[in-house]
Amino acid sequence: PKTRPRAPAAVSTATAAVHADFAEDRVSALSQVSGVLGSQWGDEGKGKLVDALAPRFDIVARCQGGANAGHTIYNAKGKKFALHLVPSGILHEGTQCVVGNGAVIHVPGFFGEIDGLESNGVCCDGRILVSDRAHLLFDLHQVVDGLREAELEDSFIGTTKRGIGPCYSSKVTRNGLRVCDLRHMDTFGDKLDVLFKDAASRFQGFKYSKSMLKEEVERYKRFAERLEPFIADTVHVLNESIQQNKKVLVEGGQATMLDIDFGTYPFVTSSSPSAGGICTGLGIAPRVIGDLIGVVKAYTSRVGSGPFPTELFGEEGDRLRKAGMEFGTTTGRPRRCGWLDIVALKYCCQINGFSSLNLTKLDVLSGLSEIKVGVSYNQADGQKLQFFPGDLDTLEQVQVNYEVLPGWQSDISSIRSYKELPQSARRYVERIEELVGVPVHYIGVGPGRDALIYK
Ligand code: 2SA
Ligand code: GDP
Ligand code: MG
Repeated sequence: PKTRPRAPAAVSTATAAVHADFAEDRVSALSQVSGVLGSQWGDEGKGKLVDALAPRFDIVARCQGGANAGHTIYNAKGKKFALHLVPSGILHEGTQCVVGNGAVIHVPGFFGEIDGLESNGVCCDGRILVSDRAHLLFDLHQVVDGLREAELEDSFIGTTKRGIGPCYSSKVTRNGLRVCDLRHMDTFGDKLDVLFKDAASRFQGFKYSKSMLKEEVERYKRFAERLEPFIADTVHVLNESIQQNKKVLVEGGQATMLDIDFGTYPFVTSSSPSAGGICTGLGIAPRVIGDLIGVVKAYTSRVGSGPFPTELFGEEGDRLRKAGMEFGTTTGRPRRCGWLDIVALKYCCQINGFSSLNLTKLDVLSGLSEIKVGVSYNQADGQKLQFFPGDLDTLEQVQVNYEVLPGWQSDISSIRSYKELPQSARRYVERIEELVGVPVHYIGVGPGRDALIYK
């Protein structure tokens, strides 16, 4: 790899005007209910696209996950915001934000996020609705997350330790508490006691006493009052809004390769970040969902354990991590980096039926003499694999076959029109389109809100 690029490309005013018109058309053409979903192992830059598209939507809704997500966005002045549970439409005053029934809510964390936004001049008042059906994630779930990871020793998942798995476990075990339970504080303590006892009977290291329960109930009494104005029947709100022709943008957290069903199980999150999660996590019908945009980094990153066939180690991996500033938005953990994996991407396109892709962080590849793309897998016996395998033993042993494409040397971060990209960069984009059979409509060339090329 060569050193970082030089000479930013000049952008003419006339080109910028044409670009603005085209961008407007591109975004206006999106269906009434559209979605932005991760198509690798997360951190593809979903938040940035949602923030860029949000002004053209009435509602931005999160359907799964919780504060494990970290979505980094920048306002018009270049101020950075790291969002976790609050949808990435929040910086646009006219956009209503919804946290759907499929998400898990750590109430103190949610208020912490809101306080952070408010203190940075973002008004959240009356702008965020939280589903009454969403499950409550308690501190005890976070403690259990840590204990579970410790118990796994070397085979730990590498979770964010935000309590996500334990909270979804409570939900599926059917002893979880939901947001609507905050309206029944008379029975809240008894229900919470079941969760505490469950954790204490499972983990020796879990400290529990009646006074802890009492304190937690008192704390939640105060939270219940503060949360009340946010609570809504979001299934009703969303369906009514759709009836009234309002536009809804769904923001996925994590990504399909971390999906509880389709991801590299057990090294996955505990929700459904793929298309199916939109229906179950918001209560809207499949037939109302139109465009789904798959967000894909121009290379691959993964945080946490689990197989990663195109992973780069040593200097090459370090170069991508450094140039792409690949560190967890929630935990600050260094992300593992590698080449783009077309086999995994095609699998994600198949599962989600993406109508288009947003290729992000193309600027990070500038300065490389050549760029590799993983195009197929061979099994240990040398046979070509026809599909992305479900069995991790198979996946861990695959040999990746790469195609090598020429790189480009100039800085592309100030380019805003597709045709001004260096020829090799366009070739890279078009080869990806050919390989996966889905058009790339958006190209990210920097973290800022405007660093987006509409193709
Ligand atoms: P969890 O906490 O139970 O959901 O962890 C299970 C796996 O899911 C991965 N995971 C993520 N991967 C990428 N980004 C995520 N969000 C943060 C970010 C991560 C961070 O935006 O950077 O800050 O570390 C995210 N959330 C969950 C996780 O790494 C496990 O592999
Ligand atoms: P998300 O979880 O998918 O929303 O992604 P994260 O915010 O966790 O991680 C993506 C990181 O890449 C953030 O720091 C973004 O600011 C940054 N980013 C997004 N798009 C681009 C891009 O096109 N180029 C560069 N250089 N950075 C980007
Ligand atoms: Mg992220």
